[in-house]
Amino acid sequence: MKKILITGSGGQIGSELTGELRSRYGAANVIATDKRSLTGPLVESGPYEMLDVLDTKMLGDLIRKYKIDTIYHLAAILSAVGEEKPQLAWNIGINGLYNVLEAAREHHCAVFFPSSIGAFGLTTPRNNTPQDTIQRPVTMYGVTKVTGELLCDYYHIRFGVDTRGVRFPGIISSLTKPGGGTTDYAVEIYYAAVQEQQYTCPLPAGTFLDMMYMPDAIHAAIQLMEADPSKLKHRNSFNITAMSFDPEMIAAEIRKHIPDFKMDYRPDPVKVAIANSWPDRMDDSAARTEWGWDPEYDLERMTEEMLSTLQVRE
Ligand code: VAH
Repeated sequence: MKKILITGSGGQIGSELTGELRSRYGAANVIATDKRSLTGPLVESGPYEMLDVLDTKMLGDLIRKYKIDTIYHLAAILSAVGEEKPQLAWNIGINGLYNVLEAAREHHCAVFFPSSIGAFGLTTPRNNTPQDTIQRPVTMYGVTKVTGELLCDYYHIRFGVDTRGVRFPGIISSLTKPGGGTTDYAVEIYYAAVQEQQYTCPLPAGTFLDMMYMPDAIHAAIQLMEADPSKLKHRNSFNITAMSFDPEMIAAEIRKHIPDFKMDYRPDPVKVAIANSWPDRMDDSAARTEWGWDPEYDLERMTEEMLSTLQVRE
C-alpha cells in the first residue's frame, strides 16, 4: 500500500487532495503536513504533522517515521504574492523543492510537482500552447516553476527519482479559498455572486485563461502518479486544461442562475500584467495520450456545482 506525504496540505489544492487520497489509500497511509498548525477535518481524519519544507531534518524524520514512498509537494507561494515577496517565493519554491527532491533521492520516494501555466511567458504561443515550447516567464512564480520542472526532470534522469508533474491552470474550488493567485477572481466571483450578487473583477474583459474545477485537478494529480511509467514520454510537466474563459463568460454563466448578478471592473495592474503573460489556451494532447487525461467539468457544470454548494452554505 502506498505511504504518502503531502506538503502544503492546508492550501487550496492540498486540503482537497488530502481527503481524496485518504479515501483511496486509507487515512493512515496519507500524512498531511503544513507549516501552520491546522485544525478541522484535515487533522481529524488522519495523521497530521507540522512541516516547514525548509526544515530538511524534519522532512527526513517524517519520511522515515511513516515509511513514505510518495510525496505530493504542494507547498508554494502563488503568483501575485510572489511578486510582492519574490525572495520568499524563490526560497519556498526552489529550496523547498530541492529539499523534497534530495529526500526523495535518499529515501526512494516518487514526487508529484505542481507546475503551472505560470511557467510560460510573453514569447510563448498563446493559443494551443504546445507541450514543448519556449518558456520565458516574467514572474518569480513562473521562474520557480520552470526551474522546478527542470530540477524534477534532472532528478529523474540523473538519479532515477520518479518525478512527475502537471502545469495546472487556474483552479476553482469551494472548500479552501486560494491564497494570492492571479486566477483567484474565478473563485471569488462565485462567493460574491451568492453573497452580494455583485463583483468587482481585477482582470479586464477579454482576459482569457486556462481554468479547471478542483475535482478534475485532484483526479489529474492522482491519475498521473498512478500512470504506467513506460507510457510517459514527458514527466515535468504536462499541460492540462479543462476550459478557457474570460470574466465576461463566467459572469454570463452565473447570470443563468442569478439573473440580477452584476459585475464591474477595477483592474489590478500586477494581476493584469501576470495574466497577460500567460497563455489563453494550452494544448493538453500529450497528457491525454500518455496517461488518459480527460476532464469531466466544463464552465456550465462547474458553475452549477459551485453555486449550489455555496448557496447551501449561506
Ligand atoms: C496563481 N492559482 O494564480 C495560481 C495558478 C495558474 C494559476 O498557478 O498563481
